[in-house]
Amino acid sequence: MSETDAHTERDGATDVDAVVVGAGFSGLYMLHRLREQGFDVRVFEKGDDVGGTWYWNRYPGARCDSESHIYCYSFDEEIRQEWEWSERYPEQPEILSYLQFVADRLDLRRDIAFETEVTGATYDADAATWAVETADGERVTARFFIGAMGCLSEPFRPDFDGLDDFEGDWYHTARWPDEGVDLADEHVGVVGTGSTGIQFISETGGEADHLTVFQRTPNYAVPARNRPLEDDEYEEIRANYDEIWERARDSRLGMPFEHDHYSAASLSEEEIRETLEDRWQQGGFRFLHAFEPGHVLTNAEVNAVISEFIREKLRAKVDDPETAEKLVPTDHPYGAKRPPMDYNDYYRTYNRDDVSLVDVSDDGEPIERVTADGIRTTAGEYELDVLVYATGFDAMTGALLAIDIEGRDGLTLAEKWDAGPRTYLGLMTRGFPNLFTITGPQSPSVLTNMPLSIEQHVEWIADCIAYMDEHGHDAIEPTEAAETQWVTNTNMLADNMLFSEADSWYRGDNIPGKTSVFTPFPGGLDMYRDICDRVAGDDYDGFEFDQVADAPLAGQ
Ligand code: FAD
Ligand code: NA7
Repeated sequence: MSETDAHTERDGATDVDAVVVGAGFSGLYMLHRLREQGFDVRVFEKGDDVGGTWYWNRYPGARCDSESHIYCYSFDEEIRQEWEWSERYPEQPEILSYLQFVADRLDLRRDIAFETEVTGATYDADAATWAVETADGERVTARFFIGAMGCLSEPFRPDFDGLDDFEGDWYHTARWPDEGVDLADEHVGVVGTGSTGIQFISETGGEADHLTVFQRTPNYAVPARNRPLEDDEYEEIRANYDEIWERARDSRLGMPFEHDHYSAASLSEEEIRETLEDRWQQGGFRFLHAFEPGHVLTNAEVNAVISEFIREKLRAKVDDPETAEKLVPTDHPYGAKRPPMDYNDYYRTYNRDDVSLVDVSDDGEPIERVTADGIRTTAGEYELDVLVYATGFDAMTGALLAIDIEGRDGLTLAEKWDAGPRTYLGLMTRGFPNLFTITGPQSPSVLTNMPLSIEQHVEWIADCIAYMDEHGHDAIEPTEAAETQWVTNTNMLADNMLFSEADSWYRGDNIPGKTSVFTPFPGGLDMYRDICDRVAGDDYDGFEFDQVADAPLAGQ
């Protein structure tokens, strides 16, 4: 008997209390939390193990830009004391091991169906339940349907003509084979110079016979300054963990770093540059914390000084002035696109004879097609044995909308969000009762250190479900007014920042045909948490509850 059959036998009304999609940071904690509250939970995961992002992204150089001691769960004292990170920034295999360790420790795997893709979910308003369908035809009913499918989990590959003709091998970084790819002696081409491309290029430059980088937009990569974590340093982190988490929770980005000055507006350019120089040496997201990060992204003059400071640093690393100019971003302000980190002297990679840069922007030589032998641009053909797509994701909504979700009155989520996502708090959307989204659109998600945002969402959802049971509510959804106000507020905050000065995946601009709308909540994790707490404390202000005759008994 499968585990799902066992669930079905145990409970006549619905198969389980909650279906959760995804077994990354979000799904694992959601499962644990609801199980602790006595709920019967079923998790479906496409991959054959836990890990999410860190299961799929196995490309050379894959690493997390959040510092390791805060890129983990804070909720379990034993786990956080027991696990020890080896470096300041964790590599993909180490994060994957961490999530496997958590799954083992909390005995999570027994409620996860691996290699099972959720393809559809339909709401039954009479019973206030969801019927969830998987690719292999399984159908499971549940009171709650919880999306933990990740906001950077649906890979995007541009549809270049001719890929079928290509006689070499091609890979997307987010689906890199576990056994690795031998790049030695090969002519390798990589499309994309976002965070992933930059990690991949600096890790593999010198490994291949020749590496050709096809760059559409240059980026501001700040040195990460990675290093092993010394024992005494780790002891200090452990000893102060409570305070570190407290500071991280109370910050805009979910990171416990102090800024030197709230605002740079009252400082001279000289003082700003001194501060930046110090932060440049500290590296990573601590550079962004030289000033209050929100301020960096609202004050165009200050941002211009910071952007120019970075440009000068980058130019100085590249021997050939023409290549340097191609690598230095001038089209967008620092931070308007996701700022990447430089782990391996990325810019100096271009000083090698076996690495070359092709500008495929509209002002350069755009890619025309893939051919049998490589890539053809408007200026010529580049011969390749291996083609690597480091072309990112259909971010924020891609994985959610890949599921055919039908809410009340036959409305599909794809229809409702055709002109951009509409949510209340990024947690729920009207017309889809009892559907919660972890790190959903219009929540802080990708603008923060995500494990902390995930914990906040999971705990809020679990508390909300407990509240519903206490009060005998079967269904919950936002009111029209609350949702409209939340969308308007999010847009207003974003409009007052510099995000509109870049085409970015924050706005869906990387996906042909997708409506361009800024999607994460940009007000900061601290402000967001306060709002969510107030809403919950106010008997879920902005939500409406329903009682339904045919609903399964609460908590069964
Ligand atoms: P995911 O880890 O994406 O897990 C979602 C899971 O859902 C996946 O395993 C997927 O297979 C599964 N799934 C999706 N759809 C379905 C379906 N229909 N049926 C069944 N299963 C499904 N965040 C940071 O805070 N700091 C960083 O420095 C950072 N670096 C990153 C670097 C990379 C290369 C990437 C891709 C992301 C990075 N992130 C970073 C964001 C990262 O995604 C989050 O930190 C976190 O891992 C998200 O966890 P999650 O569980 O919400 O989603
Ligand atoms: P990104 O940041 O979306 O980067 C994708 C890159 O691919 C970026 O340089 C794109 O250029 C480029 N791209 C995409 N489509 C094309 C086409 N058609 N032609 C040429 N170049 C193209 O994805 P990442 O994986 O690097 O990072 C995503 C996040 O996940 C980030 O937070 C990581 O930490 C994890 P563009 O800038 O759009 O001009």
